[in-house]
Amino acid sequence: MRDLFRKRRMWKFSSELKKRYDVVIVGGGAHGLATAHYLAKHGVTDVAILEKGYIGSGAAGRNTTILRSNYKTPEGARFYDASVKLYEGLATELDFNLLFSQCGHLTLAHTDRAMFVMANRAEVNRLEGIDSRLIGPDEVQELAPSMYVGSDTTYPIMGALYHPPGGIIRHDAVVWGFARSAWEAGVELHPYTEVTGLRREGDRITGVETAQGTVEAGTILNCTAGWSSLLCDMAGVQLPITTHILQACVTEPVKRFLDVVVVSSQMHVYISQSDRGEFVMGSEIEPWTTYRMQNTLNFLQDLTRHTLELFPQLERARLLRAWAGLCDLSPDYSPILGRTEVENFHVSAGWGTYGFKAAPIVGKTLAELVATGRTPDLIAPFALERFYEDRLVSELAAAAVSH
Ligand code: PYC
Repeated sequence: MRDLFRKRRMWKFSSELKKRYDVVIVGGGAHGLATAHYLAKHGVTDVAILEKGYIGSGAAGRNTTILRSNYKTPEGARFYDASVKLYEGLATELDFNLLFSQCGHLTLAHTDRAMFVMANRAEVNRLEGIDSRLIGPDEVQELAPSMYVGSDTTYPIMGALYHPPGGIIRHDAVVWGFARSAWEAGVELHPYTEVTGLRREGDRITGVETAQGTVEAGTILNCTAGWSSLLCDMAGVQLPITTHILQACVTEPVKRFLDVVVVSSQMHVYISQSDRGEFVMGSEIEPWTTYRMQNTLNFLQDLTRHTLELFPQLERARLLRAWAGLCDLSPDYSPILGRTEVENFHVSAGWGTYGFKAAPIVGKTLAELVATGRTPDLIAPFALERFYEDRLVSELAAAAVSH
C-alpha cells in the first residue's frame, strides 16, 4: 500500500557536462528522449541529451497529438503501423498515463480524385494489415453525428478514409514518460544547453561544442526536428530540406460532441476534441520557408471558416491559444533516418508534419542502429542516399493536409 503512494521523482537535470559520452543526442524532444529510452534497453546508458530550450519545447510541444498509420506508401504505412503498435503499449512500458484515445481517424474526401486517393490508400493499408477502409457519407455521419454533412456546402463530403486505430494522445505525457524512463536508466538530461558547433576530422565528429563546454562522443544523433538541417550543416552534411511553419490553435473546453479525429485535405484542417473538451485544430503547412514561429491572421481566418463549415456549433467558442511549429520538409515528404556520410553522426530528420507520431519507432530503430551498427529493415528505405540514388518514397498524398 505504501508503495502506491510513494513519491516518484520525475527526473533531475544534470548541471555539469562530462568530457565524453558514448552517445550524445542533440534535441530533447520526443525522438531524442525515445531513443535514449530504447538505448537503455540495449544497455547503452552513457548518454547525454542536449536540449537548447526546456525538455519537450520543440515540435513535441507544438503538434496536434494525432496518431495514425494510414499512409500511402507501403514503406510509410509499415513504419507508422509499428509506431502505433508501440504507442499502444507505451503507457504500460513507461508506467505513465499517456491519455491515449484510439477514437478513430476520418480523412474526408470532397472530390472524385480524393475518393480515388483514399481508395488507393485503403488498399495499401490493408495489404500491410492496417485497419483502414473507404466509407460513404452515411457512415461518416454515424461516426461524427455532430458534423455537418449536408450537400449545400462549398465542400460536400463524398466519403472518407476511416482508420479505427488512429486517435490522439497527450503529447506532454509522452515527453515526460520517456524523459523519466531515460533518466531513471542513467541518461543525463541537459536542458538549456545549445549546441553551437560540431568538430569534424575526416569522416568523424570529434567534438560537440556547447556554451557549457565541448564534449566528445562515440556517436552523435541529430534529433532536432525543425533545426535538423542547421545541425547537419555544422557537421558538413547537406540535407535536402526546407523549413516551414505549421500553425494550430485550441478553443476553450466545451461539452463533448466529437469522438473521432476529422481531417480534410481540401479544406486544409484537422480537428479533434481533447479529453478536457477543447477543440484542437490545425491548418496546412505555410508555403514559405521560415524559422519564425508566429501565427498569421490568414491562418486564423481560413482555419475558422473551414472548421465552422463542418462544426457550425463552434461559432461562439473562444480560442484559448494558437501556436506555430517548425517542419523540416523533405522533397518526397518522407523522413530521412539513419546514417550520414559522417561515420558517427546519424539523423532523424525530414519529418514535415508527421514527426510526433513516429517517436517510439524512431527511438527503437535508431537505438538498434547505434547499439548493433546495423540499419533496421524498417528504416532502410528512408536513408539519406535515396536522394542520390533516385529511390524516393513519395508520401505527398498522405499528408494530413495538402502541402
Ligand atoms: O499527419 O496526421 C498528420 C498530421 C496532423 C497534423 C499534422 N500532421
